[in-house]
Amino acid sequence: MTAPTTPAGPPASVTTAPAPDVDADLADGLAADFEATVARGDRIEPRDWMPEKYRATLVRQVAQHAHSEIIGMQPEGNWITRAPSLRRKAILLAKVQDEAGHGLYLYSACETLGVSRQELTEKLVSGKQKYSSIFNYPTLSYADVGTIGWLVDGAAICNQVPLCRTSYGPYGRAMIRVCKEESFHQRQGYELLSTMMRGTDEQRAMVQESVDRFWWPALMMFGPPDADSPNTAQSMAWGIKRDTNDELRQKFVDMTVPQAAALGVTLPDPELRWDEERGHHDFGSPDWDEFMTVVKGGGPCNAQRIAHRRAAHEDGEWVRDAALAFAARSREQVRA
Ligand code: BYC
Repeated sequence: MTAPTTPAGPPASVTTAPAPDVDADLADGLAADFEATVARGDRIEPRDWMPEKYRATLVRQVAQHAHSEIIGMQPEGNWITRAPSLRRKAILLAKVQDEAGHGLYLYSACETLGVSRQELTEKLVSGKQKYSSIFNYPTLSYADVGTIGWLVDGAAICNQVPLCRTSYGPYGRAMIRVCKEESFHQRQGYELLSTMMRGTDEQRAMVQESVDRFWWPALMMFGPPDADSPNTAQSMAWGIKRDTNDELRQKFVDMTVPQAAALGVTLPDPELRWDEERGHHDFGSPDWDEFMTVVKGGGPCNAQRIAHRRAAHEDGEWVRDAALAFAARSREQVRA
C-alpha cells in the first residue's frame, strides 16, 4: 500500500547548484564546505548545498532501497494466508507490515532530495528504477519465510548497519529504525528455521532445499564485485556507502557460516572454507550472468512483481484521492 502522494516538484529547500548570478568564489566556497563536511564525517542535510551528482546518486540508491522494501512484501506476503499456525500468521503479518513502513521512511527521505513519491512509484512500475534482485525469486515453501528472515534480512542488516552512518542525514536516520526492526526479522527467521530443524526429516529437508535456493541470490544482494561496480568508488568518497560490496559480502559470509552450523544446514558452496591466513572464509563466486539477467528484468518473477505492484497502485487511486480530498476539506474547515 502506498500512502497519499505529495505534490510533484522539488521543495524550495533543496539546493543543488548556485544561481547563475552567484560568483565563482561563492560556488567554490559551497563546494569546499560540502567536501569539508563529508571529510569530517558530519551529515549533509536537505537545506545544505550539494553537488547535483551527489543528489542524483542518493535518489538512485534510496529510491532503489525504498522500492526493495515495498516489492519485498510480495514474496513473503504470498504465505500469509497459508501460515501453519495463528502465531506464525501474526508474526508474518507484522513483519510484512514493517517492510511497508521501511518503504515509507525511505520514500520520505528521498522526497527531501526533491522528488515526489508519485514520481518514484511511476519510475518503479515503468521499470526505470530498480529494486533488489533477491525479490525476483519465488517463495516455494513455508521454509522460505524463515530463509528470507535469516539470509535476506541478515544480508540487509550487514549492508544497512553501516548506512546508519551514511553522509546524508535523512537516509542515515531512517536506517537506524529500519535496522532495529530488521534485526528482529532476522531472529524470527532463524527461530522459524531452528524450529523446523528440530521437527521431522521432511521439515529438515524443506529447510535445506530452501537454503540451497536462496544462498547464492543472497550473496548477490551486495551488488557486483568491486572491480565491476561503477558506483562504489564515488559513493565511498562521498560517504554515501561506508563499505564496498565485496567487504560487506565477506562480512555476511563470516557471520552466517557459524549460524548455519548451529542450525545444522549445509551452505551449498563446495569452495567454502576458513582461511587461517586471511582470518576470513573463502567462498565461491555467485553466477554474475544470472545476476545481470535478473537485474535487467529476466528473473523468474520480475514481470509478476511489477504487474502486481502496478495493479495495487492503480487499485489504490481512489484511496489517495479520498485522502487528499479529506485533507483539503479539513484545511478549509480550519480556515472557516
Ligand atoms: N539488485 O555500482 P553498484 C530488504 C545495481 S530490502 C538490483 O555496485 P551501488 C528486505 C545498481 O543499482 C534491502 N540491482 O551500485 C525487504 C547499479 O545499477 P544502476 C535492499 C543491483 O548502488 C523486504 C548496478 O547494479 N537494500 O532488506 O553502488 C523483505 C551497479 O552496482 C543490485 C538496499 O537497497 C541488486 N542486488 O551498490 C525482506 C541497500 N546490486 O542503479 C528484506 C541500499 C547492484 O547504476 N543499497 N545493483 O543502474 C546499497 O547499499 C547499494 O545500492 C548496493 C549497490 C550495494 C545494493
